[in-house]
Amino acid sequence: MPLPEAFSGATVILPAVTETDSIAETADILKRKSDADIEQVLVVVCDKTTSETMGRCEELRSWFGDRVQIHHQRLPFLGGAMREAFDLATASHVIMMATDLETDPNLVPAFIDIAKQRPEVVVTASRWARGGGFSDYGRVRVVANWVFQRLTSLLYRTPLTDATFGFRLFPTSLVQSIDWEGTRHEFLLETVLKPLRLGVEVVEIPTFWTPRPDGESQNSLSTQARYIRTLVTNRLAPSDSFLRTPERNGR
Ligand SMILES: Nc1nc2c(ncn2[C@@H]2O[C@H](COP(=O)(O)OP(=O)(O)O)[C@@H](O)[C@H]2O)c(=O)[nH]1
Ligand SMILES: [Mg+2]
Repeated sequence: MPLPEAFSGATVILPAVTETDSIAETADILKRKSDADIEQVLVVVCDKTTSETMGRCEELRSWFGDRVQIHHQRLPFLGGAMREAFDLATASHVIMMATDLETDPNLVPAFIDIAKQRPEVVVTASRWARGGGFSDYGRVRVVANWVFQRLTSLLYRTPLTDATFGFRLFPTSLVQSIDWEGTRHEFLLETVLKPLRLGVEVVEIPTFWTPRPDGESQNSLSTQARYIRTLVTNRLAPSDSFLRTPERNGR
């Protein structure tokens, strides 16, 4: 599995469906804090993306000029969006995040600092690490989340504390070597499980989660039920089946 020897730039993946002002605020923070390290801004939209959101995505060019690429996904859902973005990434590293401000753009410099020192690792944000947390997540959801994190830790024998949060930095060559499967939000979980099973080091940084200020979530309880299957199948499959081959080059 090829891993980069240096960080030379980041592709930031920004999926958008109903977000508005939070897209502009995300861009503003990224521009102010990480401009020099951002090589490509890969916006992913779908048939459900509203025209207002589409307009806000177009406006990203006023911050990042022709570094912005707007991709209309063909595969469905969030997993589909991310998988297509992974294949379009051109920088040495990719940052998977959201446009609803639930993945705090202020943390991007911390991800990149680690990538500069350790270009071969995956960096992931954790709401459960010391210094992180949740506000207004709902007591039942927090407990269910904790139980799921503990189960993941046990099954994968990892001290990592947050496997389900979709705020991560990866070597681009790593995500482009993997034969991804999930199409919905369970894909976020898959993006840490497969690298772990492949023996890639994953480093955590703490983050504090606050709910989105605008737009609405595309996640649902029925989608979350898929996380269990993702957890089990990625544990049982032989890890060499996770890699793309000429015959199995994406699905
Ligand atoms: N392009 C695209 N973006 C999506 C899709 N589903 C969710 N997103 C975006 O992915 C990010 C995280 O999804 P969200 O719906 O907030 O899920 P939650 O944070 O788990 O409630 C947001 O920026 C969404 O706009 C999708 O099917 N296609
Ligand atoms: Mg969200």
